[in-house]
Amino acid sequence: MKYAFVVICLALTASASPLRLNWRAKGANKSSSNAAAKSNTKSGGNLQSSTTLDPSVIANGFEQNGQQVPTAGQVASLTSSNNFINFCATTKQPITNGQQVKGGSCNPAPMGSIPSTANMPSCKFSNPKNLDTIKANQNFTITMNIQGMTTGNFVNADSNYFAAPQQLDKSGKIIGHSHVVVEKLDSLKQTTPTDPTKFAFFKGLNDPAQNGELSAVVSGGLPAGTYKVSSINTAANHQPALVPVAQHGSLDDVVYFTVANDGKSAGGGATGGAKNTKAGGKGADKSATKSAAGSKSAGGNDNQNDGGKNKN
Ligand SMILES: [Cu+2]
Repeated sequence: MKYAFVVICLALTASASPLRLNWRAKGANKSSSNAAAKSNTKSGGNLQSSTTLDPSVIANGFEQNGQQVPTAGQVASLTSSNNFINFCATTKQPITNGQQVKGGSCNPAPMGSIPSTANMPSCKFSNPKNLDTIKANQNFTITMNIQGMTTGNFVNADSNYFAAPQQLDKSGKIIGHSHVVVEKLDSLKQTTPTDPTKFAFFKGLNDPAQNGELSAVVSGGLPAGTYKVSSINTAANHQPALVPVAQHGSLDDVVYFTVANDGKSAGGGATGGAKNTKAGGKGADKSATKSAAGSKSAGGNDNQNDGGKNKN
């Protein structure tokens, strides 16, 4: 029964998203006055089915390897005079082809539309907050404030992973969605890199942000320990968000928190303990509200945290 409900939810979301994206794409084409659109109209051809490269999109800059302006240690870029359209033929990898290929693959989709610096996404976790302590094995809600991205847009992660370029909405923001991932640490002072194949909780945040806030219920909570929670802000096809300049603030957030059986921070003192309890209380309240409100529209959310099987 639960399973059937999840399937319906997924089907509804899956059918709604492409419509929204198409609507946006149509709007973009109408207002577009670039040469590609014009040549398409003239020739009567379809730029999305033609197997030849339209001259209007050739990036001549790709012919330079960048060493005209040498910098110590700088390596030469790979070059191409055809936008690398056949790049994957030069690697000995399978084509990604919309799949999540665990052994590696080569993806031929272009990177796509890049927003302006005014539209670079950024986010900050609001629960748990950095260095919070929460109670073990008890439902809690991860909440994250996000700006600069049109959230809630995700494509089928099994058939369309990395399968289309990043797209922008009419306001110039990346059409995408976010994810949260919780990883267990040895301690808050761990210095060894974590293993990206292992995580304690993962969830695609597929609903649009409500008042700038995304959320995910961690059903059953987490066992006692120390953890890192990170965001993964992506375009609709699940590729990491791309922005126009190399030097920018982080597009993602990371906070570290402790899960304790008594929900109190060790050695935090009376004040710290009291504060944390208060914060935990707030989180618990939110969690209750969210899971009650969210169970209608997103009953499948919790199921997407399947301990590592989620491909999103
Ligand atoms: Cu995703």
